[in-house]
Amino acid sequence: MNAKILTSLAALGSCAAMLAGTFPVSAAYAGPEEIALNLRPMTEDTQIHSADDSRMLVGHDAAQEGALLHFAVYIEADYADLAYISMKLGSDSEYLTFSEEGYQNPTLRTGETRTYTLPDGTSFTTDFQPYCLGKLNSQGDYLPDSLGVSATFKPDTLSINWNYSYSDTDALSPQFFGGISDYYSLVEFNVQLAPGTPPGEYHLSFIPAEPGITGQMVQRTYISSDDSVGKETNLVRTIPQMKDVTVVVLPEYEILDRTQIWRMHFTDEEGTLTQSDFPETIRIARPSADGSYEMLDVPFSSLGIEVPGTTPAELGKTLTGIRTLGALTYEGSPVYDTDYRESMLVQMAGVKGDVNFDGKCNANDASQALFYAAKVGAKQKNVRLADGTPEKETLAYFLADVDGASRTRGADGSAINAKDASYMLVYAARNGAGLDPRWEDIIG
Ligand SMILES: [Ca+2]
Ligand SMILES: [Ca+2]
Repeated sequence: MNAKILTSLAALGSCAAMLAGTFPVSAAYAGPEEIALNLRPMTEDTQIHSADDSRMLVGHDAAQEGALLHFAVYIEADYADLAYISMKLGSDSEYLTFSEEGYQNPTLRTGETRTYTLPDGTSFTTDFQPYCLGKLNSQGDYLPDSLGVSATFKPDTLSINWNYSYSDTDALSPQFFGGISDYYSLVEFNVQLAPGTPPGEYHLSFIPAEPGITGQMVQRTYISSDDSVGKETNLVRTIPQMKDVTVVVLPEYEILDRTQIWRMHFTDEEGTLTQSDFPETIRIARPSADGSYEMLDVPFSSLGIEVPGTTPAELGKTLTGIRTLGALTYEGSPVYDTDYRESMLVQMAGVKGDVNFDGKCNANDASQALFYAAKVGAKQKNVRLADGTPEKETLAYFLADVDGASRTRGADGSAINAKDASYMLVYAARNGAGLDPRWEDIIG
């Protein structure tokens, strides 16, 4: 049978279904709002996927050893009137490679017979692995009902093409197997996580089809369906919604609140930085692959950092006023921050009231603080004082909040507001008049 006859058979079947009132007049998927391909993590012993299905968490030990991660592609759609599904998936990291190991083509027999029960209570026995586009015929036999599924594995891409075919007219139905489109997966496969993969986020994504130079779609991810029920076959190509997945490789130790490992000074402070400037204990977390954290309060002295005797004045002379003292380690393992960067102990110093880091406090700083306060008051999002790193933003906040000196960007309840700006203006005016102002006299 050629493809045209096969699809015409399907059109006849769709027509019968339409007459029975169970099927839309036009069965073509017209746009991505109607149909989605959904890449989801599947549970295995080496890792547990979180309740949030778009992420797979991999624990530290599994990442050290390397793990075979199991994924499935599901369809979210209203009806199984699909003619062709082309999928191309890509990995954004050499640490994640598509693996042919364990791949099971759903149209081939597995050799292992099992019994399954559908949501309506129907039971059947088969040595196929049931999938969303399979069918039961009137004898109750499970049939894959596809001309074929082909998969091409490359380390950084996986191409899968599913072809429509109804091999048995008994099985003809616009319903997905099990009645729900994502009751069964469309296809399942493995991805190899390389041994020693560092903590971080890695992505597996569908690569969408694009119009080529000849007007034909460049074959990546699209679906086609039949838009003229009972008439000539007319396949409509649609780029569906594509729901990707993030693989999160967890560190062994993580610091959840970075502010506690930052030390901030004003450049006119006396003395040198010593270990006593830091809290005696630091809270670090040990994340697990089920999404929970074990909290550990560890002595600062166990974090592997030598605190050198730099004075705030010396530090203040550097361009940014920010100095990295070293990376935190605990029991020989690096401690990571919440962005999966190795966590650093940072010392920072600046001139009080100098929001723009030019070494002096004047009207420019006051207006910058005022703008910031106004934007925050207007509930604007992602308002920033300084362009750059979180460290620099935190230092800018500390310098701008002249009456509160918040070291936590206001999380301690102290805020930047119009009062701070007016203190800055007074300070600048007295300084301009050569009065050698002191902040304690201005703030009172
Ligand atoms: Ca300034
Ligand atoms: Ca303030």
